[in-house]
Amino acid sequence: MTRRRLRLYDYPASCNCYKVRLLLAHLGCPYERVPIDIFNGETLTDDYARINPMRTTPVLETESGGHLPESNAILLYLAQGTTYLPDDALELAQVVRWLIYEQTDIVPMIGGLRFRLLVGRLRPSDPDAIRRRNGAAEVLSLLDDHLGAHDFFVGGGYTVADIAIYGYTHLAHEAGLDVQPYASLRSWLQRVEAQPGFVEDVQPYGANAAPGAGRSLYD
Ligand SMILES: N[C@@H](CCC(=O)N[C@@H](CS)C(=O)NCC(=O)O)C(=O)O
Repeated sequence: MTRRRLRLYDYPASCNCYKVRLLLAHLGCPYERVPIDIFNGETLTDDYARINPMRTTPVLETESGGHLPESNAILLYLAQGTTYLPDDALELAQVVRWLIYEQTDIVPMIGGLRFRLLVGRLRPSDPDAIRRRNGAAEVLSLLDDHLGAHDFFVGGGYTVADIAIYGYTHLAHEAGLDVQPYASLRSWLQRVEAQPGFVEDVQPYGANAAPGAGRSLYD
């Protein structure tokens, strides 16, 4: 079988995409980035639907030419056999448990709030912004409590659970959230940033992310 170079279909302002770039950087793994401007209708084409019928980024094109969507599925795939994914069955399940929480709670409350405020889809006083801000306070408090007793999310070492949670949590301030009260969380952010190969390359949203300015799943 011909082995191809990994290819990442990637929107540079998305922290779901950044999570994958961060793991690839830790692994020192070469790959080709295929920029997808999600607010320029680039996920709405028939070609993109063949790569990912859910029309989201990121998507990983694997060395055998298959396409894997979902950021956390990509993290699990790339981390297999590395120190970023535990072998122990219970620790592995704990990683999956945090990956699920990241998608169900962290992304909508912190990532979703940040995106909508930054691009003008919500004002801070809107009821949906208040709902998300209250949810984000619960999330930050839960994460901080866990990190009060643990250096990393699972098993004492840095895993893809940390990478996934770092993705949107490290930009909580851009959602108008104050992380100052969460000392354990702030120490953990520093521990993540000290890991070998760490990068932070999240780009700002383009002007076409504003409501009505572009074409995307959100419009
Ligand atoms: N659960 C998915 C969520 C992916 C997602 O919502 N990606 C956004 C960017 S953060 C996207 O590509 N949206 C496509 C569009 O709006 O056209 C994952 O983790 O990969």
